[in-house]
Amino acid sequence: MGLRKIFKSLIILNKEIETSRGMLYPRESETREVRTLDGIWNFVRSDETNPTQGVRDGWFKDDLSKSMPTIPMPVPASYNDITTEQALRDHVGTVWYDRKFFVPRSWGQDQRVWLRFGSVHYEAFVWVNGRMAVKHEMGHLPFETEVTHLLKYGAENRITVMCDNALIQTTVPQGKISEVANDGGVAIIQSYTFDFFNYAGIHRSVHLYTTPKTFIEEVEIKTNLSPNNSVGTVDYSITVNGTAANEAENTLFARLQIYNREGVQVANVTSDSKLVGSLQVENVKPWWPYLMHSSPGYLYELEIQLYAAKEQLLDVYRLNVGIRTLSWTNTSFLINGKPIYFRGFGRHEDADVRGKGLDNALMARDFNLLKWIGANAYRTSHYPYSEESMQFADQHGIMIIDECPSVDTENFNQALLDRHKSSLEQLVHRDRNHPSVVMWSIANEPRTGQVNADTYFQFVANYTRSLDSTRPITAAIAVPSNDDKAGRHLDIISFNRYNAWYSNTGRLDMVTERVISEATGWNKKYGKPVIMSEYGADTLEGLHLQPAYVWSEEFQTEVLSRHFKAFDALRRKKWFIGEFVWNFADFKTAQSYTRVGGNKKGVFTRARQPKAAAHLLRQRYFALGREVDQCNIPSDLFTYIVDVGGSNFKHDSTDL
Ligand code: BDP
Repeated sequence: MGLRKIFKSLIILNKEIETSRGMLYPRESETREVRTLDGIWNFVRSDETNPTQGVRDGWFKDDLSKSMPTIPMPVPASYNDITTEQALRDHVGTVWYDRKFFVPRSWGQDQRVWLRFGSVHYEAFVWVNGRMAVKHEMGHLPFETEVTHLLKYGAENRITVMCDNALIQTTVPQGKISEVANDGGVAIIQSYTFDFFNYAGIHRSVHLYTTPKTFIEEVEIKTNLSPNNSVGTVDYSITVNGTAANEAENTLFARLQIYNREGVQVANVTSDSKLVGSLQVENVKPWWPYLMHSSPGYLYELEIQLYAAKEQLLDVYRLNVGIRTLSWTNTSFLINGKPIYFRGFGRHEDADVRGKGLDNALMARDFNLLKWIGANAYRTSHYPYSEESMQFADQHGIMIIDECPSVDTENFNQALLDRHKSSLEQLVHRDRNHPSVVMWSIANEPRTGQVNADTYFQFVANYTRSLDSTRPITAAIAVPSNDDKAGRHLDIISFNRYNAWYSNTGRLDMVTERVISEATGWNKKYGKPVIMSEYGADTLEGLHLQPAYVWSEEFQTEVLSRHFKAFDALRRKKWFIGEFVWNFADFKTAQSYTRVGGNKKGVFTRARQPKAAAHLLRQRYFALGREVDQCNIPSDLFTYIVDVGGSNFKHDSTDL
């Protein structure tokens, strides 16, 4: 490789990238209908050595079953663990889905129809009735397209999806594909350094929805509170799509009303044709995190009515709004003027059988466990979670550090930068109206010691800031603070470290001081608030060993406890603002000799039952809630031990 080539490959530029449009969550209203295409689809796995065969042979032109034998496949779900075949579990490359659906005659009249996917991992190609409808790259994020002109009304229609799970050095996240000799010839191998299984397929719901010809395409809101939290402000900006918007620009206007939980109207305003303005809510009930207030997650309903001239109602869209304000300094992070101390988890969207497929039962269970254990936050490690879970977090007052799908980012190059920025653009666009989102995480464990990391992360961080200046930016970093080149571009420093696990394995006496000193090192270097975003130990449920020994429940409990001691010392320094255990629940990974059926660092099992450490963590999180936020604590937090006449042996919740 000549010098020029090397030099060229090192140059990265902050280029403009394509931005997303629309993508409001599909909701029914008096002007909109929503239908789901979830259910059982037909499915075909392509030959790994011939991934584009289906495109060349036009499998989308007719029913898939006419080209290949199909099997039934549930949507939403990852396809990997549905059958008993290793070839499908570990498949690399393209798979195909199709199904038929009926479109009523009424949908063909005077309205538009949209097709929306909650997420397809990693790349999707979609045809409707044999005609290309939309392509999208990036897992875990929604995409949509208008299909009005592609549908047959009052008739049966067919949708075909090709999904490609291949990850290379310019995808987000990155991976590598290689050909390796096997017993029968050559195998295509997908490798990746990140530590979770590369589940693929149609992961979230597929919706068809209608809108009027001219409709509300986007709504962006920003909220604020008066200094004493008594008056709330909701700034709005509406974007309209449709001919009425072009032809009679000055005649469009919107009426906005805010309703409280009891359905009483508390604010209303009529906009001018710019469709930008603000509403004021007197005696506002701010959105508070769980355990920071007796009524957390307070949501108002914002109703938006779009009108054309002569009061002609065009469209109605409603969304939930939490009114809160965030602010941060070099030593603190505040919500509604009150300092936040995060007590939470890194998590995964992961479950037996369905992989990363949306599962409402699992989601509800997870939120119940989060509340049971007294957590007030989690990070969407290591990719955006479902929109349904973001809505749940809004309702339950769980704060989210919202992470884009960039994991173990390395080999910084132009194509990667463009896609990385796009992933953040799509994420911010999707999640900007959620009160639960309190921070953007632009990467997990990027190799920030490498050449170009400084420029690369300057571009990524500043781009994210240009999309949303109301939330701070972080990244979960694992390189030593001395080597790091990205932290100066962040607002809050998060670091991951596995003392007594990956370093000094088994040495419980080598945790507390090391955590204190590393956190202090980060703060000294950058002078910013610091979070420990990952710590923990793999733990095989049911394995008990005394004295504590790696993989046992006793060991996990001890590892957590040694960290708690460090966190308490750090909390006194004010700039230390949160602790996140790795992980909420056990999850599946690629096969490796360090993983027994997956990563077992869960405080809960994969079936969402507590390990021993969960009970300890619960006591800590509620004790912190009591100390920091004066929350009430559950009566079953401590187990009765003995009554020795009110002496010091008494050990129950009144001790706190
Ligand atoms: C961290 C990663 C996380 C892993 C964890 C582990 O951020 O994704 O699962 O280590 O090894 O480095 O358990």
